[in-house]
Amino acid sequence: MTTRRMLIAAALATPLAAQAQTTLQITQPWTRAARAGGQGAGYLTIRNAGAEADRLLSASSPAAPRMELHTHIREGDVMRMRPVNDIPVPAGQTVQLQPSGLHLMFIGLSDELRQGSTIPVTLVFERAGAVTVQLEVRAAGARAGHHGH
Ligand SMILES: [Cu+2]
Repeated sequence: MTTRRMLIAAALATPLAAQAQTTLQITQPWTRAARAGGQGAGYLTIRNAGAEADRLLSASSPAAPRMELHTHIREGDVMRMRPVNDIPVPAGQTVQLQPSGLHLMFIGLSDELRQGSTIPVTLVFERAGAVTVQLEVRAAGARAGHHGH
């Protein structure tokens, strides 16, 4: 009886867990080489293949004591960074975090970001929960591009 109940509980729980993992596809996570103590920006693409809207609420990483979600806004001729509370990821849509746009911000790097290494970042979504990705550290001057696929 007990075993049978556990099997039923597992059968009920599995579809929900699988859905949370598969509705968001996060690709091309990258950042730039930077010195310890400085700031860094992280970029990635989030595709929401599900039927429910989601939101990126926060990011954290062992690479920095604090991370923020930022966007760029134009003030006259100058583009300035500004923190945002969250980044909406509507159902069926793709949101790009990229240079001159939305990005993750490392505030005060604990260590050097060395080109060729990878940096773990944990993203927390309203629906999907925590998702950890590995940011590829590219050259200091790297811009958005079709690096890999
Ligand atoms: Cu920023």
